Amino acid sequence: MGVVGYLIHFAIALVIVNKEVTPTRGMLYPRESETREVRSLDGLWNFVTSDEANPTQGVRDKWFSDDLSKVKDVIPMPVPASYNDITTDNTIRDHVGTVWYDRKFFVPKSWAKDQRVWLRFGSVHYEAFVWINGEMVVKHEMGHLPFEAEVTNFVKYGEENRITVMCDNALIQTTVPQGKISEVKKDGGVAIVQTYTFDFFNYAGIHRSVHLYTTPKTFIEEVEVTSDLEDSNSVGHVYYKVKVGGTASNEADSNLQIRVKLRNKESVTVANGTSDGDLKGALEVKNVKPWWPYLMHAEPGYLYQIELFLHTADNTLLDVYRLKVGIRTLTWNNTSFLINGQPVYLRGFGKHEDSDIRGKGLDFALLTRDMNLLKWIGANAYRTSHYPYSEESMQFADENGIMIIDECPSVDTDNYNQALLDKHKSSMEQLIHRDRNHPSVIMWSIANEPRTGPFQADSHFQFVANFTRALDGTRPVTAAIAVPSASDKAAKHLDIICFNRYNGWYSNPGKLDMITTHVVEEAITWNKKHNKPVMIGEYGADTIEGLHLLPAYIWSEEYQNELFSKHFKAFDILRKKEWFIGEFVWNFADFKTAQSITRVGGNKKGVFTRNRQPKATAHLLRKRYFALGRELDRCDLPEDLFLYITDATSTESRGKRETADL
Ligand code: BDP
Repeated sequence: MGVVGYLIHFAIALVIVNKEVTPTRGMLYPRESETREVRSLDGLWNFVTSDEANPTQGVRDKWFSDDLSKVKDVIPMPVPASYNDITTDNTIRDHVGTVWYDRKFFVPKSWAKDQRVWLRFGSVHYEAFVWINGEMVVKHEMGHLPFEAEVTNFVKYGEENRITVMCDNALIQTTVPQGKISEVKKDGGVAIVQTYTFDFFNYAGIHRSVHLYTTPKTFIEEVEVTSDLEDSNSVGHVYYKVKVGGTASNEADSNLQIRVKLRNKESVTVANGTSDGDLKGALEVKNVKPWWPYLMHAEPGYLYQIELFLHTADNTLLDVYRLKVGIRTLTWNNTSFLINGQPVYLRGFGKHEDSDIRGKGLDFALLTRDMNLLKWIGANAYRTSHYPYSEESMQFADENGIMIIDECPSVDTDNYNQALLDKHKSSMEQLIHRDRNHPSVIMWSIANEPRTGPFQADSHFQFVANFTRALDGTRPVTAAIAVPSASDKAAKHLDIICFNRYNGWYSNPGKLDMITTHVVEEAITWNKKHNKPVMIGEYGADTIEGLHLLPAYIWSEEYQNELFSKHFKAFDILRKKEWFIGEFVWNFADFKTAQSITRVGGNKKGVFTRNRQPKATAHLLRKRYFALGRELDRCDLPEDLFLYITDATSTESRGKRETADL
């Protein structure tokens, strides 16, 4: 960069300011109730790609004004799913830019009366533009997060309607995450090429469910729930805050009230109450069953149901919304992290939403299989690396007592600029708005492996971390950092330090004797520098299932086993220091990446294959995770944890041998 270029860059960096972020509204998970109906628009949609060299053609030519089949040959495309791996066509898999979906749907006549109709997307990656019957109803930028719009006046009741979605997967320097688009000469022309530094395939499309739902005219728009415990965890408090939406709400707010019931798992009402004039209140639960993590308690993931009834002062019931709540506390200081007053040691994974064919599309079979595997292996936590996972997976984690480090889509953050900061903060705002009521969420992760060496990273991360804390002071803020502590400028803004490090893989590959000491020393260095709790967010080795090499050699199952074992040793040395609070393997399962000479069919660091079957290391890790559960939380061990080998070590047989020897 010439001097002038440098100065401009410097000036731009200096003027990065902490701007307001427009707060998200509404977006409660669509649920049926006495006053609400929900319809799914999932299924097969029509699909076309646009010309990569002319991505805005469809908008200019108004493809949304009629059926897509009138402009191009359409192909069927499942929703929810990534579109990339559905066909056999690499131009669809690798398409850069805009693609279009449409479908028809009916809205019942009964919905026309005295209520509102909403259209909600669980997520579209990366940018979405939505039309109903040719009229634009909503647009949204950022994958992995929901968005919605009121469509009461756009749909035709008792008639057929058309929904059209344009989805753009292009990532540039001001998107979250960042990418680059370039033009590269190809046979017979020029190709538009998308590149990115992050290590997972940039799957795109309508990734999560699409719903139509109704609310009354005046309705429960937002619910915020927090909790507390006292008297040795025997009394619980649930604090709720409701926002009402709709025309009547403003002038009538003071006349509206929320009546609340809290039911336990058997549906017995354990507390009830009425809100104050600000539509908030508190409930007290005697003999409470706190929400405990898996293996920390005999009844983990205990959830109550809060029922919120919106009434007018003259007792008319307007709206009903129910959601599950867990009652628990989180506390942290310089040396520990506690849940319900008990120190927590996190043992888990970095994961991905990734599978064969459907890519990042929501899939209940996969969600359920993953949860079964997490429980089988004795993990109590995972990080939603490197973006927010589906709302359904968060509900599943609540139910099962799996603790979540909830990460926004900022990965490999670099080239700091104002637009990037604004969007990064917005991603945290949208994430917290979506996930604040989940007891499973125990920490916010504001980035994965940001380039935190440059001085601009300092203010960028200060702004994002403080913004996150201001939105939710009940959970600590972390980020997975890979820059060495001597040059990192972000960790000082965090509450808990998480570092990713690949000893024995990216550093000193094949050297199993260069792991344990390195891990111990690095963790100590982070702790000394910041005097905060420390955990490891990623360690691991690519492993081809079925490749066996003795002595252990990289890429073999033996090597993954031994590399893990060397890390376990380091973690056990570190666990003696209270401030070391957790270990996360990279990765739960193999996953697809961009094509690269270092990736054989994707990233193979999974403990499970992409098809969710165990590699040898899964059995080793299972023994460790349960042994930790036994030692730290006195959990029971599964009967099949140690397979029978011989009775030589049993007391009885030893006794017999000793007698025989005499
Ligand atoms: C880490 C990244 C993760 C990668 C992993 C790897 O956080 O996304 O997949 O490396 O290279 O640096 O396996």
